Amino acid sequence: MDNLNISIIGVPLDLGQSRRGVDMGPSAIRYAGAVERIEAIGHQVIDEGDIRVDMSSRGQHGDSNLKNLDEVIQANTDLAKKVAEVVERGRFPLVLGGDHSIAIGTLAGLADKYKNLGVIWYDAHADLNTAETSPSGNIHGMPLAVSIGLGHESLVNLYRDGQKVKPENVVIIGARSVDPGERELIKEKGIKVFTMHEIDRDGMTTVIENVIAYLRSRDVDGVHLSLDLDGLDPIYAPGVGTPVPGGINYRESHLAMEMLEDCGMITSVEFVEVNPTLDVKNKTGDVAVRLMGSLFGEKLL
Ligand code: EXY
Ligand code: MN
Ligand code: MN
Ligand code: MN
Repeated sequence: MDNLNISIIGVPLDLGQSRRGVDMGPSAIRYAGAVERIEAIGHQVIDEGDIRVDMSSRGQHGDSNLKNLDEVIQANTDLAKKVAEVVERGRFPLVLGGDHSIAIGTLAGLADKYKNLGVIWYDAHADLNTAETSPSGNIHGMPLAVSIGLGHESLVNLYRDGQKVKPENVVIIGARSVDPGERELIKEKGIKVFTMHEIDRDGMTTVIENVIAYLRSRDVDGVHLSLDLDGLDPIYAPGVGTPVPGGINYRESHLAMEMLEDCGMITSVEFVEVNPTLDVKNKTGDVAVRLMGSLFGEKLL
């Protein structure tokens, strides 16, 4: 990866789910040394600060199966604007969550620039629920559905002039907790998924080679990496709101980042779901920063 001009955008949002604390994710990642680590590789970094989130509704739920809908819409509207502005300035967006509902805003902000965007969803979950299929009403379980145009219209309308993510341009890696409605959608839309079964059977090298080959075959004009720290096994990333055992290990994740760096296709990234109140000595914030190092070109030798 050539030296980049990277803009960090923090999104202290925890209203897309029900466990408080993930709003401190951006700080935890900063305290784990994100800026210093990335600058040490040779990139130029501007920390653009945080999107302002209306915390007044904290703990209140909307009456629909979409908790804190208005606040999630507002935060993602502001995030989309900020991401689009950063991309407009020719800079590389590095978005720090906050729960995974922020991917709605990140992807909306990228939609103006990329007409055939690829999306790599590194996650224990598919995040493909709608209000009708969600078992929880937590919007952090819905962002990928929204990005392909499914879900509450006020969220889908964030994707101006209908520039949504194409389902055939999405690859999910690490899935091991997928709800019935999400399974149906994956089949119906033909969304590519490498579950933990494929990773265990074929190995991370083969999986990432297949991901890269697949996205190249889709002729994408950019690739967004949406990395949910709960994609890793909770042994390595305990500080997440919805941990699922049997996940991707630390070295597999490093290798995945090193291979993605090497392929030169990644044009934006977000690290989400770091919740320091559930963590052990900021271990998960630290893992996020180490993976950033690999993604941005740190070499072991
Ligand atoms: N599928 C479950 C739900 O929709 O409530 C759990 C979602 C967890 C979402 C985290 C961000 O990946
Ligand atoms: Mn997620
Ligand atoms: Mn997840
Ligand atoms: Mn989560």
